Amino acid sequence: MEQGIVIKSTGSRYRVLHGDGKITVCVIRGKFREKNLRTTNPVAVGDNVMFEFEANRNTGIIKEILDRRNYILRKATNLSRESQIIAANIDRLFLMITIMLPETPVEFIDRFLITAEAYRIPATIIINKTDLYGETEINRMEYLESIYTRIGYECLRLSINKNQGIDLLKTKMKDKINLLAGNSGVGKTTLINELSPGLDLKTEAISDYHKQGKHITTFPEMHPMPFGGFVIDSPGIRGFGVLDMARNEIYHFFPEIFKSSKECRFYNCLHLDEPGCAVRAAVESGTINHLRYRSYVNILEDNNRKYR
Ligand SMILES: Nc1nc2c(ncn2[C@@H]2O[C@H](COP(=O)(O)OP(=O)(O)OP(=O)(O)O)[C@@H](O)[C@H]2O)c(=O)[nH]1
Ligand SMILES: [Mg+2]
Ligand SMILES: [Zn+2]
Repeated sequence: MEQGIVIKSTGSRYRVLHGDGKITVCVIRGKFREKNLRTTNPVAVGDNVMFEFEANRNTGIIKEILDRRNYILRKATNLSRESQIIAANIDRLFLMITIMLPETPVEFIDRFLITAEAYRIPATIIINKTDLYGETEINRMEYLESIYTRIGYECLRLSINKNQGIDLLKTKMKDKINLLAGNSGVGKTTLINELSPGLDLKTEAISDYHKQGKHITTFPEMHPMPFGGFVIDSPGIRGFGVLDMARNEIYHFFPEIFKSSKECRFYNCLHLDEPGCAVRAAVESGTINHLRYRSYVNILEDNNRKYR
């Protein structure tokens, strides 16, 4: 048996990296699938697996998945109750955002961050395309940096076009499994091409009219980095999010709201309009940022709609 790590999964075939940089295409057996009823893909990128070569020694059969340190799920489709594992054994989530072309909404950032919190994966925010920013965008960037660094998320500025911030990012990603996420068009694939110039992955100019990207990347793929470690380019973001998060659990994943909630009068306070709510008081005094609070309320309401 050989041990390897899955770098690409396309449903039924898996590319497994092993030994000194060899890649073997592997399949799994029917029986193996039955053990994992709740996900559409029993094996995901980032999984450490044991496999056996087939007689031809060109392809392999996965026999075992080694224990996962963590994983991120998304809904397989909008309607289905089944979920898909996006990736496993992730060391850090890098959330790439931009202030313009496109503008990443705060609520979008927060949906990602609570996902990372729920799966206990540390998160870093990358603010890309700084070369495009004028005074207004710089003010906005500094504002967002102040919100998120105060809560404990590191923010890194990046301009891939001007090669600013790349080296620092390399040192942070080195020898780790890094999941790169962000709304379409922010520059995720461009960054991976920059980090590993041999790859030449497909990117696309975002359309001027919609100021939106087009979701070019479709399968999660883990790219080995020449400086050590891996970066996973996560595909279009739809459906990425916390599954089945309980109503009274959501605020646990906003670290600053969770902290204030300990002072609320009622133990089951949802921080909406309950008397003696310390969270609302903190929003009014400015200790908790009002945009963060708004994200919380919107996510809570959304969740109500979905699970009613
Ligand atoms: N000005 C500027 N443009 C950039 C920068 N980084 C990326 N872009 C451009 O942004 C556009 C979108 O980049 P992609 O890398 O395809 O975006 P993506 O995040 O992978 O998008 P999806 O695959 O759709 O999720 C491309 O035209 C890039 O050239 C940057 O630092 N500055
Ligand atoms: Mg892409
Ligand atoms: Zn409260």
